[in-house]
Amino acid sequence: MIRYMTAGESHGEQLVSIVDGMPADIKIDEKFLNNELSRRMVGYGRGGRMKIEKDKVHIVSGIRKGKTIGSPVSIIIKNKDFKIKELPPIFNARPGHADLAGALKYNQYDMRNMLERSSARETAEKVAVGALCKLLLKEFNIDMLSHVLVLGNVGAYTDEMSYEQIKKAAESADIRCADKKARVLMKEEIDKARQQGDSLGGICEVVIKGVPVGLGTYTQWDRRLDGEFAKALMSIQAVKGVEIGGGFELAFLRGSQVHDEIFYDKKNGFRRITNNAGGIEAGMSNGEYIVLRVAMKPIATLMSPLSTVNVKTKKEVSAQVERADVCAVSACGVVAEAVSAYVIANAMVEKFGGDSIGEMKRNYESYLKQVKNF
Ligand code: EPS
Repeated sequence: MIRYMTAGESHGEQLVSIVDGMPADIKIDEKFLNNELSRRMVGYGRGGRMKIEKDKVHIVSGIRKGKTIGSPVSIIIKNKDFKIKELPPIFNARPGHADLAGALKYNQYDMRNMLERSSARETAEKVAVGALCKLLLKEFNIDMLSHVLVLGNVGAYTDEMSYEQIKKAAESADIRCADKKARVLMKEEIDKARQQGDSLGGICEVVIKGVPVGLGTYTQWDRRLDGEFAKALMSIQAVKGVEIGGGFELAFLRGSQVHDEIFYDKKNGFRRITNNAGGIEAGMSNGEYIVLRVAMKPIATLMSPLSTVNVKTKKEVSAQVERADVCAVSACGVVAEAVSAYVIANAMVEKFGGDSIGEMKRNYESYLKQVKNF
C-alpha cells in the first residue's frame, strides 16, 4: 500500500512529505515533478504569493541513481515566503476558514496557528506526491487531464471535444479551461470579484485514461474505488462536493437513460458507447475513462470582509483580511489530478503487487491476458 503524510505551515520554513510503499525501480524525472508544481501555480485569479514562490522538489530519501529503491521517499519544498515567526496574531475569525472551529478545538486564541496549517499551501506537497504516483502510472500508460468546467456563474462547453483536445486546450490556458469563449467570461468574473473585494469558486473535472478493469472491489465498503476517490477529492482544501460520472444529475433520470449498455466484438472485447458511470461500477473500475468532478467553494479570505466575532473580546468585528487568492479553481484541478493519481497508483499496487515495477508489470501483463481471453 502507498501511504503518504505531509507536514509544514504556509509561511513556515518548508513543506515535507513522506511517501511510503512506492515500488522500486521507478525512474525519477525531477523535471517532470517540478513541472507539475508549476502547473499548480499558474491560474488567473491567484494572489501575490504565487509571484514570490518558485516551487521545486528536493528529494532527500528513497532514491538512488535516479530510481526509487523501495524505501520511503521524502520530498521537501522550500517556502520562499518563510516568515511565520514575524506574523501577527489573528483574533477575528474568518467565516469559512479553519479559524474558529480550530481555535475551540486546539484551545488556541491566536488563529494564526490554524490558518498556517489549514492553508492550501499544503497542496504543493499533494502535487509532488501525485507527480511521483504519475511516474508509476506512466509505466502502465495511464494518463490524466484536468480542466475547469465552471467558474463563478460561467460554464464551459466541452461536450464535442476529445480527451486530447480538452487536454491540449486546458494546458494552453492560464485559467485551465478548454472552452475559449468561456475563458474570457471567466476572467471577467474574476476581475469583477477582485474589484468588489470578493472571491469565487467553481468546478473542475479530472479524466483518467488507460485504467484497467477491476481496480477496487465491491466486497468491502472501505475497498471501493469510488469511496477512495471521494475521500481523496473531498479532502482537498475548500472542496465541498464530489461527483463521479453523471453524478447528481443521474438521480433525475430513469435507469434506461443512465446505465451504459454493453457490447462485444472480437477485436475490442467488451465495450460501452456511453459512460454515465464515469468508469466505475460497484466500486470497481470498468475499463472506461474515469470521470471525476470537484466543486470548490469560494476562497474564505475576503478583502471586503464578512461580520464575525473577536475570540478574545467577544465583540462583533470584521473578519481578518489577509493576502489571498481571488480564485484558485485552476489550481484545484491540478491538485485533484494529483490526489486521483495517488488513488489509482495505490489501487494498482494493491492489485498487482508493488515491491518492484518489474514484478508489477509481470502481474499486470498476465492479468490483461486473462481479461482478453475471458
Ligand atoms: C492561501 C492563501 C494564499 C495563497 C495560498 C493559499 O497565501 P498567502 O496567505 O501567503 O498569500 O496563495 O496558496 C499558496 C501559498 C499556494 O502555494 O497555493 C490560503 O489561505 O489557503
